[in-house]
Amino acid sequence: MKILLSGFEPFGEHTRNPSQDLVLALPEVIEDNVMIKKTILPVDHILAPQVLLEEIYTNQPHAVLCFGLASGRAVLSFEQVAINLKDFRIADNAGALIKDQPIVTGGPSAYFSTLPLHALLTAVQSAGIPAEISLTAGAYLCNQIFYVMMHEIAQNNLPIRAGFIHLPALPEQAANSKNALPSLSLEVSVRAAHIIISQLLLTQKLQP
Ligand code: PCA
Repeated sequence: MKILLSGFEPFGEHTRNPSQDLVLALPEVIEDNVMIKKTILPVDHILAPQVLLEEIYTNQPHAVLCFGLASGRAVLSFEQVAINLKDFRIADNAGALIKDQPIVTGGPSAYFSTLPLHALLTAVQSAGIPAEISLTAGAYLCNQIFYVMMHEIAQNNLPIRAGFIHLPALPEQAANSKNALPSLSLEVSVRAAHIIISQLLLTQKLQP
């Protein structure tokens, strides 16, 4: 069993990205037989999808869990939908500010996550961790790599379950913010990731 995890580097005004911290904090092997592969993506609309697809083809994982920061969100968000739209509010780390463009010209309007979202949500909430199912991953890099990944999997019939999870800011980021920013600690998101991975293993398609 192999699971690929992705996080993002910091971007915009953020000096840290909880998704990077989370992915780097997780072990290389979970529950004895689950190999964890990791990649940290650049916040660059050209490079990020390239790096992610390269990692998927190199590692051939059974599942891909992509993580990103959604500053301002109060709870861990399982994203249900990736839309075919790039409409950046701020420039990416390479300086590109793209407005109102499709991610894949002529591609489907949207893809759904193929993770068992309701089972994951229940498992995480039962452990006392606040979470939700979200109907928008935005129109920036997180939505872009989610869409590109689901498009590649669909077009090539790859036997991979995949989805995107947004994390709130870290308490350290909230403490340095002028606004009352909601936060989730790294410790709690590490616990959530373990629960998510264990729950994924329980689902039929992922049985070794
Ligand atoms: N969050 C951004 C891009 C990188 C990240 O961690 C987003 O929500 O699109």
